[in-house]
Amino acid sequence: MDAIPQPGVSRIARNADKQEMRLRRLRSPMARFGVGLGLLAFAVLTVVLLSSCSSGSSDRAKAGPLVRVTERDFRITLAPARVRAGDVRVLLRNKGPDAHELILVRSSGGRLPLRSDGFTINEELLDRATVLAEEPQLPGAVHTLRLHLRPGRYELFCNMAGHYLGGMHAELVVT
Ligand SMILES: [Cu+2]
Repeated sequence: MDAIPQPGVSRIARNADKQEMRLRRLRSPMARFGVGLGLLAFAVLTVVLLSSCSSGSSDRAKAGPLVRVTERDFRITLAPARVRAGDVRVLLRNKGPDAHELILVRSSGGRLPLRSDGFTINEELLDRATVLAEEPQLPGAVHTLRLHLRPGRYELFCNMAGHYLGGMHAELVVT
């Protein structure tokens, strides 16, 4: 269009000239040497960064496997549901819509004892088998817990009124 001022066009032309000069410079042996040095520096930096990353992942390995525990009305899902004994990290997430607690007990395989109300687990009877008793978490809450687990079967459940019978329980196997 006529509205484009002439100086703008010549600036574009000058930029094209500069690029051509830059290309010519790259073709010279010294320029190629410079690019080579740059690539070498980049490669060294990449190796340094990668090695520091790998030491980070070995720290994570020491902290033990991660089990994702997701609670929602009225289900508990585990991934994975089987882990090696030792230090275990638990990423607990409440997807709501209600608040949920999380209790983890070593199980002997039988049914968990109910209170006389008929719909909550008798936690007092399970006192010695209890590994973890997390207070109710609001919907949307996410946090990480660290546990040390011996081999065996564990039952995870939410003991808020009616939630266990509603389906909020899952089994974790530690080998
Ligand atoms: Cu619950």
